[in-house]
Amino acid sequence: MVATREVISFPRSKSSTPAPCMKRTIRMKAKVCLVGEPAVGKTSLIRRYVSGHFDDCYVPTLQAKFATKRLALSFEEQELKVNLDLILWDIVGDKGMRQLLKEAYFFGAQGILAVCDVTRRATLEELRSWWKSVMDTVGEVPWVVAVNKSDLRDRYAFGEEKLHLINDLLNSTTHFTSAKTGEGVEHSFELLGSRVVQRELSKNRDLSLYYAHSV
Ligand SMILES: Nc1nc2c(ncn2[C@@H]2O[C@H](COP(=O)(O)OP(=O)(O)OP(=O)(O)O)[C@@H](O)[C@H]2O)c(=O)[nH]1
Ligand SMILES: [Mg+2]
Repeated sequence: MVATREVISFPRSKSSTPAPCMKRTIRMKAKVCLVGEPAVGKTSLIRRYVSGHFDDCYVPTLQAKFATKRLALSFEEQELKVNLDLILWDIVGDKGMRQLLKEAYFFGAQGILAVCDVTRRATLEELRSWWKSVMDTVGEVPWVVAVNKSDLRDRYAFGEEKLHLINDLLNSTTHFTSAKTGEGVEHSFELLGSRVVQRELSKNRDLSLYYAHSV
């Protein structure tokens, strides 16, 4: 199976230097929730992205936690650099808890990283019900789907056609990730972050509302 890959030209990693034409830097914050069934790897993806580690042990998340990470994104067309503070909410995978706490979890969410486990088909199908919970609470926000555990190559339980169906439904893009090896992890968070920023900018073009300065 070949992962769906996108060439994204606007987000750049932290280490990249701003283009000479870059005029303004703004700072933004965004709440992003990770959703998905138990044991798909939500906590592991956050751990990999924020601290670069992986742990084989499974410790179910029993209450929502959050972590933060700053992303530097460049939007060349708008001659804009955005320092984005991502607030990553790690959510309990258990369904009962989701029903009970969905308003609290999703309130104010600006983007969703939906996670499924490539070795368990049901975890992909269940994303529809996560989508409904999010829609009921915050409406339409950018989604990226992480098909996690891509390192377990001999245990893949579904193929590309399934991913197209879910992308159509969620209006999302799908990326293979491995919290274990790091494959696709940074890319997925960066892509989601850049979509969140694009959406915020399209809603509110008055950049003076954000902290801004010349560079
Ligand atoms: N091989 C492999 N194992 C992974 C990967 N990501 C997570 N795991 C393992 O899968 C198990 C579950 O990972 P978690 O990150 O705790 O899953 P979760 O989605 O946070 O689970 P809940 O908190 O119960 O909702 C752990 O044993 C992880 O080590 C991956 O990319 N590859
Ligand atoms: Mg967890």
